[in-house]
Amino acid sequence: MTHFPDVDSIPFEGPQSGNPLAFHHYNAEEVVEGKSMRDHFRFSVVYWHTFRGTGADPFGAPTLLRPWDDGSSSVDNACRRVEAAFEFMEKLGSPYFAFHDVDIAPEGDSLAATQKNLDVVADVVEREMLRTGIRLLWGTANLFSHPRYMHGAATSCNADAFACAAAQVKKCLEVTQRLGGENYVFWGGREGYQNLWNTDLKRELDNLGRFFHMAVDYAKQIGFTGQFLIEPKPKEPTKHQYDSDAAACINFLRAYDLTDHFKLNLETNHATLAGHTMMHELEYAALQGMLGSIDANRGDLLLGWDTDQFPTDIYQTTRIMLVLIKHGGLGSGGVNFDAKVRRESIDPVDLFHAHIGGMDTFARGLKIAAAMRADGRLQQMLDERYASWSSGLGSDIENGKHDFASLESLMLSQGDASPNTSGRQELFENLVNQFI
Ligand code: XUL
Ligand code: CO
Repeated sequence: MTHFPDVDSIPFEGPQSGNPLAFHHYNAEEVVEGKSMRDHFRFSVVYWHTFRGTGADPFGAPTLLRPWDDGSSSVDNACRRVEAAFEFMEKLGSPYFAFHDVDIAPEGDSLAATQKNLDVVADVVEREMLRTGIRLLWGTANLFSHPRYMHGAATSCNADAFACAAAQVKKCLEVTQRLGGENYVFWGGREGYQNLWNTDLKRELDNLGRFFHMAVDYAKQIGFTGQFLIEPKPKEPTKHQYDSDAAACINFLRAYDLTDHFKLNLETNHATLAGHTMMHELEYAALQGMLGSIDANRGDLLLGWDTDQFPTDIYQTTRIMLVLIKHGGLGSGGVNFDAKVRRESIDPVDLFHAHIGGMDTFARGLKIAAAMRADGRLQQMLDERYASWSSGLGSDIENGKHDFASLESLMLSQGDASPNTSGRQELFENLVNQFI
């Protein structure tokens, strides 16, 4: 039984190929900067958008009607969906996938029934993983869709909601471990507030810290060794999200003594919603040793919400790959396509076009980043801009040989700072364009 009868395995055919169902730049085996493309990216398909996205929006009904999905919440339907998903991922050549608990299995009438459904569907997932060799990048529990989490999950005013969330994460950790998940993600969907008048900020943050410690303790108890990740995102769905950006997350993790157990999963569209570039978020996390994984997508600069479009911007992927190579890659993380086809892109083949485009855009970014590094001029110009710190006074300051008094006496005898040199921003930008 095939769910994509019109599509074969996607081959690499090179930049000259006119075949839209082929890779033009992503060649899994090709070695760049000492590593195969497969290992650089560790591409991952998300179950939620790609196999649960319906195209419904606040103004209209579902448009993405899939032939393998009868729209019911039966376990049979869920199992058939798993088969379609693995056929898709196998044909695409994606080495990883990621899921929320509620994406793969329907919720039952009780917690026990929900857990049972998850076990049944996880059996099929496990079988398909063994059959195809596709691995689990990360699992996560959806602690934001159900009405019981309307006030938050770990940060709810309702202690029962906290308890439900704990039970859900416990089970999802077990399933993630069983499926060999290499990471476990927390995106704090409803962890934030709409209004400070009705919010006990300290209590909510303390409870969030407590919740993460319980997760760390339980992982130790069951021997789950995957990396915990927090995914920053500002102002959606709540007005203020506690995990609003990389800096806020790292500060929270440090305040609650969690930095040894967590890193960050950074998402491009979340960075732009926070008023940052993805490059900023990546650099900021990496310089603190907190870069774990990325959710690859893009927003729309004219829209102020999370459009989760597939990445097609070569500047963006070039910058991402420059940072990743500089910091030694993603470790156990990957490039996870947290992206959805548009509501009007209604054919199953559009799922292929979207992912092929994203993978090719990343492959081009990698090749361009590698060429920039081999050329060396960008790095050289950067080094020159900071030359005053590489010898003499700057190097003495960095080596702890000065204090305020010694610097004052130096400047009293010198009279003033030496003249500044040009920042050459335009030249930097021109140089980048020579490679794009
Ligand atoms: C929400 C988002 C999530 C997380 C997983 O904006 O990005 O899908 O990636 O919960
Ligand atoms: Co995401």
